[in-house]
Amino acid sequence: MLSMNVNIAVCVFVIAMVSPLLVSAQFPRVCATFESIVSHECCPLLGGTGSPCGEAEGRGSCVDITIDDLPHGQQYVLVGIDDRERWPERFFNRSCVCNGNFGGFDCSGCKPGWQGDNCLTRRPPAIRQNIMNMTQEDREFFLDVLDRSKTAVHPDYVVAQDHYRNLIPENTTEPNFVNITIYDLFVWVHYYSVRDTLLGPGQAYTAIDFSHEGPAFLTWHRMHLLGLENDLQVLSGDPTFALPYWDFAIGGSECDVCTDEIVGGQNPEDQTLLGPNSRFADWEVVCLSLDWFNDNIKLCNGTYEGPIRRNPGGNIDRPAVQSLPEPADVANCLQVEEYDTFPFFSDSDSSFRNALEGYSEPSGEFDEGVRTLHNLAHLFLNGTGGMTHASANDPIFVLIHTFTDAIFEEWMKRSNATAADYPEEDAPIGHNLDFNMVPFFPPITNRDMFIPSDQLGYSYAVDLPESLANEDAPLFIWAIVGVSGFVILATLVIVLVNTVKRHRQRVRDESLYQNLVAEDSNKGIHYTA
Ligand SMILES: *[C@@H]1O[C@H](CO)[C@@H](O)[C@H](O)[C@H]1NC(C)=O
Ligand SMILES: *[C@@H]1O[C@H](CO)[C@@H](O)[C@H](O)[C@H]1NC(C)=O
Ligand SMILES: *[C@@H]1O[C@H](CO)[C@@H](O)[C@H](O)[C@H]1NC(C)=O
Ligand SMILES: *[C@@H]1O[C@H](CO)[C@@H](O)[C@H](O)[C@H]1NC(C)=O
Ligand SMILES: *[C@@H]1O[C@H](CO)[C@@H](O)[C@H](O)[C@H]1NC(C)=O
Ligand SMILES: *[C@@H]1O[C@H](CO)[C@@H](O)[C@H](O)[C@H]1NC(C)=O
Ligand SMILES: *[C@@H]1O[C@H](CO)[C@@H](O)[C@H](O)[C@H]1NC(C)=O
Ligand SMILES: [Cu+2]
Repeated sequence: MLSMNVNIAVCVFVIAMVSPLLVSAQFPRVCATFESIVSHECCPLLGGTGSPCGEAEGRGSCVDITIDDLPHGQQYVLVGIDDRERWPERFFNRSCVCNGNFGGFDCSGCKPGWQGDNCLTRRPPAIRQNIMNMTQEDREFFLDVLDRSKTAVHPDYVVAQDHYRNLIPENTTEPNFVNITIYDLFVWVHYYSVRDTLLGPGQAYTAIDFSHEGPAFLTWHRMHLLGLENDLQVLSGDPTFALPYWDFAIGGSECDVCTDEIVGGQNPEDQTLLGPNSRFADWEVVCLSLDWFNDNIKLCNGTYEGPIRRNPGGNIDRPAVQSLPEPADVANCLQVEEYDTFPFFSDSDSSFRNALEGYSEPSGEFDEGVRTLHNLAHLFLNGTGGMTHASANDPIFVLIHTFTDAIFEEWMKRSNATAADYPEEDAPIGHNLDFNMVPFFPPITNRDMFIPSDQLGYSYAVDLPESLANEDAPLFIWAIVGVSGFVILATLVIVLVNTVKRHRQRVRDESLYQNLVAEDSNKGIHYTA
């Protein structure tokens, strides 16, 4: 590889009132060029003077990207194979770091929560509300903007449609990037973070997930939502635009937001489809064909692949996911003291993150096979929204995750959380405190998202149940944890040894990662969310 230090082609920047900042990956269009890829540098020239990252105006500078070198957990056993390892080094090793409150991939805007020419003014916070509580006018505004984002081409970002080895096809100077719409980018980014490692036909490595089954679950989805919220603020021209949430912890088998006025009711002709009068009835899904991507060593290219499927509470084969979480489940998970516990995975016990993600009882007690809170809300949908790699296609995903994030925020407040509560090492790949979250660009770490939301420019209008105090539990619980910790550890070691052996060859059937559906069903597709 030749090493050229080429700066990116000339580009015109408008410093918008609402700045396109925290916008998520994959890469800025201005850096999706042959020169930029070859030089591994994404430091766009800014303004009339044309200095990288607006250095001449004191906005930022072009620096080497810091990569987390601490060890990760043993779930992922390959080295140097997956292009998401050491993100984003395989693509870029230099990017803009902005000074003060300046922000964005080129430092042309402000960090979230700030505004003004010099980003010295606090922006009024975006207040995320219960969608059931919004005025009809506000709700229509939200739904209209969301609907427009499904067809509006993303102003700044493009996505790769091929494996990094074929990013620049042989004998060409045209990298394999394509335009994508704002909402489809949101879906793509989620798919990309959970997709399998591409090793060749029939060989996909599935024991990898950069955004679920680990401590980054909450920080990653927080960033994911911020990116969409920011894009919709730009699209709507309203800098205080906020994503609403769905309080899914209402128990019962009724989906109160599943009406044609909100996220779509049921189609009377086919109950797995959305009502014909819903604006989402004609949305088509992207990134569904995981097997095709794996077999062809290709990435999702944004092609439409049919309608959203949803049949709330309709999974008759699995009664456990036919009703929604209960209000008490929220109160219970908020009582779990530790943010996360070793092995920082989907079998973590007494882990707030694992309880809220929904792989343990809300109390934190690990119990193989239970699906609660966030996972249960997804599985309840019995369709697109219940398949991890495709779940973001259903707009209800946004509302499920804002509520999940509201609970996370509440937990951080109640426990005065600091970065010291988040594991620095030994979490699954992608989940360490200082790992750059995949595939966001410019680089942003889990640490960057493990802070109070008002510092990120938004807050929640929400009233979550107080903890159900249970003063004499701790000693007893610790005794159980001590004993079962041993058992779990021993089991884990055995499982790991076996899995590593299996994974050396062909891993698609027996993923260490959890499937949410019953054991006998479609292996290879993860039904988490
Ligand atoms: C960044 O990538 C370029 C191009 O591959 C390479 O020449 C350079 O040594 C790398 N720099 C660092 C700091 O890794
Ligand atoms: C690229 O060019 C070389 C030399 O002309 C040729 O041998 C090779 O077949 C070309 N590869 C492709 C994929 O066209
Ligand atoms: C991609 O979108 C940009 C911005 O809308 C546009 O200028 C460009 O022509 C588009 N490229 C393709 C290949 O459609
Ligand atoms: C894009 O992806 C679809 C599957 O989603 C596939 O059928 C199609 O061939 C792909 N197009 C290209 C150009 O790779
Ligand atoms: C939906 O429920 C049906 C009936 O129980 C089940 O066969 C199917 O696998 C479920 N689909 C999804 C995507 O969960
Ligand atoms: C958090 O900080 C507040 C104010 O300093 C204090 O009153 C409260 O006890 C702390 N809570 C915890 C769980 O440490
Ligand atoms: C919903 O609205 C009612 C009445 O306006 C208000 O009292 C209540 O606090 C709101 N609930 C939430 C969660 O915002
Ligand atoms: Cu997710």
